[in-house]
Amino acid sequence: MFKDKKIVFSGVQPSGTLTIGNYLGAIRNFTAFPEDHHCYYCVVDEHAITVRQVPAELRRRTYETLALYIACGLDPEKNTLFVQSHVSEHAELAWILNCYTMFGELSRMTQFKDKSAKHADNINAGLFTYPSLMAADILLYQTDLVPVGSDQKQHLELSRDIAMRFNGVYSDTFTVPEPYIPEAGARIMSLADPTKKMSKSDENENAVVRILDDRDAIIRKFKRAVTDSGSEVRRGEGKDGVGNLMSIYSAFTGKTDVEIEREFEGRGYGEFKAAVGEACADALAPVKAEFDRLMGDKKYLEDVMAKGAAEAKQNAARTMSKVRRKIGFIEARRPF
Ligand code: ATP
Ligand code: LTN
Repeated sequence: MFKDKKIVFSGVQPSGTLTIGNYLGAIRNFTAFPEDHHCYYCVVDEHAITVRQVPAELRRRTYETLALYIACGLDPEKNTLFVQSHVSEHAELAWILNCYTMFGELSRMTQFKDKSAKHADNINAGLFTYPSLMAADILLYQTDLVPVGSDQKQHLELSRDIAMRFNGVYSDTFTVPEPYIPEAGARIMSLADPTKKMSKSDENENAVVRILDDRDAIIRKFKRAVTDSGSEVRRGEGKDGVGNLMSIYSAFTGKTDVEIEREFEGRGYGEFKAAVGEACADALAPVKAEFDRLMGDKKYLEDVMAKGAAEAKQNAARTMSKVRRKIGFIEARRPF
């Protein structure tokens, strides 16, 4: 398909208040693409219901996630910002792609294994086929690049395999997307258990720093972060906690490991943790202020959603009609 711009697509689930993992691993990089790229950023509410959600909270978090996109620097005039359930082509293509995705492939997904262990009372079919909906999100827009944290690499590999399989059967239909994973911040770990990914749906508030936490909470959470019994600020075996704090500090300040080691030589963990907290709180303060302003203007957020959905739908519909034709579906004549 002829494209005059590279296409970027990514999504975040409105399944909780976003963490610095979401920020450093994903959203901050959404603003990294120059103007010769067309960027789509979606609030993936259909993915969020693979885990049980309280309706009023899902609705509020959907507004919040969109407001955070904008507060983090995404200009709705320059990017297509929208809500997944507003563009019905996502669910439609997901069904079709389900028929080109193997049971064995889905069974190997680590996110499925983790989430089904965590929600053993609700291992629904949507949780299992989550990656086909994610592939649909990406492939609908002929996406070239997908900025995500490293935990999504396996899902992205599967999206590529599905695209190549479909193209192999029916001739070139989808662009095969590439992941775009940041060097610093690709995998931020929990502050309470640094062997586990920081996750917005974690119930332990001390494990996660949220983008919208106030300064005092941020500093307190870093102070309490689990480290080890040593005192040297450097990476090493048994030092996952310190290593994680070094990654966070590096992502916020741009300093390298060697520079960080030198800065905190002989100063102990207490001072280091305080510095990480300050750097994080400083970086997030303007985001929080802008977020608060935007949440006071629902009408504006709804205008952004409506404009984004209309733009997205136009391009999604083009891919859908190509897909239907290739598969052998009869294009419905409108009006019916
Ligand atoms: P949940 O707890 O509901 O599973 P989550 O915090 O894992 O949510 P997602 O909505 O699944 O967040 O992810 C949104 C984006 O943030 C993805 O690109 C994902 O790779 C990235 N991301 C999530 N957690 C981290 C993390 N700890 N470090 C770096 N990137 C992350
Ligand atoms: N599965 C992703 C969220 C997501 C996504 C996407 C990311 C849904 N669709 C398309 C990139 C592109 C997650 O972070 N859990």
